[in-house]
Amino acid sequence: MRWLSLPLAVLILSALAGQPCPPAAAQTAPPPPEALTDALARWQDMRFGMFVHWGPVSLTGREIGWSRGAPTPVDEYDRLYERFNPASFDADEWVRVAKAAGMKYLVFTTKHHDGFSMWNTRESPYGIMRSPFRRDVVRELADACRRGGLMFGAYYSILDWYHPDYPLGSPAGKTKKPAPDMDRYATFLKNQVAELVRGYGPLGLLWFDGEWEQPWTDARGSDLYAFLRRLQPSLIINNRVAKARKGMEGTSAPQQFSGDYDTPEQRIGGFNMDRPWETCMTICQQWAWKPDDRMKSLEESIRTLVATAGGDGNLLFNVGPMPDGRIEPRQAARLAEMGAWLERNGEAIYGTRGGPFMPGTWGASTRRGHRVYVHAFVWNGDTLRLPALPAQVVSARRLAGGPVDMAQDASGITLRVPQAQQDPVDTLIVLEIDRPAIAIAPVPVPPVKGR
Ligand code: H79
Repeated sequence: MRWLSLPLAVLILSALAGQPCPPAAAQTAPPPPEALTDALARWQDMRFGMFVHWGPVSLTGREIGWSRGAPTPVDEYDRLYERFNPASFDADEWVRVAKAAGMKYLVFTTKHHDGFSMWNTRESPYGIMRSPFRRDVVRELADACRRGGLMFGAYYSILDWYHPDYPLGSPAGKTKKPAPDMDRYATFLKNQVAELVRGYGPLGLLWFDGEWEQPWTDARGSDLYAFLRRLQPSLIINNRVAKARKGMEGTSAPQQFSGDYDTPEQRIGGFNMDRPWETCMTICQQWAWKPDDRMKSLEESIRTLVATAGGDGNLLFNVGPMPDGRIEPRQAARLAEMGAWLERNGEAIYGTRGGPFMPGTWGASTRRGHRVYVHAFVWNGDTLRLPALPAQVVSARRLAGGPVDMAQDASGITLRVPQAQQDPVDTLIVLEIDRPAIAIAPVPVPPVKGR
């Protein structure tokens, strides 16, 4: 029987025995390599990263990729690099800003939808080495991250409205190129990402985007994924390598081929402990720099991080540096405020998992070991009522210091903190419990009427 595959043998035997054929074996993917499982766990523990959208487009203050063709004429957009000379660019300074924010990794736009390569690529002349700046920005960033102890990741857009071989063009993929060749483009794409992985790696992750247009297929996505997996077994690859993403919600059904993690965009992802996810969100409104763009308050920024961690996700918080290469001082200042908050409260974010109380308007919770961290946003006067937990609460205290009045019975947990002592952003309470917190199934929290 050695020459028969097992499913075939079962098929033949059941046919001989007059049995109905068994259902086709479910197509199970091979288990992920240990290097990937470990990398994913380490990355999830980081919880907070910096996304950076930057390129010659920053000269215009308009949105990267999307403004090509409308409102910026294509010819004008494609020549911006001729004027791109960011004298104040300092990769170590970006890394310093990210670290001061408490961020643990950095993801940079190596090539956005506009097709401009920010590294010294052999695959195309259309890149940073043709600009007056003539410095390999990706090289400098990858090196600075390594020096500073940040994980480095590459954003890479699959669609390319500039490249003549990619079938669709600007504005927004609504035009057709005269003589496209998608096979040739796919080879170019693979060569480019291979350059990044081989020459700038090992990379922490590859953040694909622009997968939704018609020329990209699941077959091409699977091929690209397998190619990268061979190049670097530990590489984390987002779900936008494939076609299964559900819009800006960013989730993909895990039974579909969908990379390693989900990517909600400009919104906090739903509670999910079964599949890694990362919300990407801008600190202002635009991904690329825009003068006087409306910036999120410190409260909104911190609560976004907390609610994301509470849902068991990472936050990739985006800045768009200015055309001279500096991160806007007011954005750097906001990030430093987040870092100061994390300095005090990072114990309740880094290395935690979401839950067991599910996030909502009330707040969120995170957990590690025998601890549940309650992040209370909204109180009923002095009181926060939480549903029952299948665990004994041994003690309750403020993470900032001081005891908390706590009562637990079969109907739930009541926490009391006098209003004057509540933190307007996040009142953080540590519950010590009598068992590993991770074992507790998620508990929904009914909406609370607050102040
Ligand atoms: O790089 C930043 C943005 O420039 C980029 N992604 C972040 C990380 C981005 N590209 N497109 N968009 C954001 C918005 C696109 C929305 C849509 Fe769709 C594309 C609407 C319809 C097609 C996404 C894909 C939602 C449905 C399919």
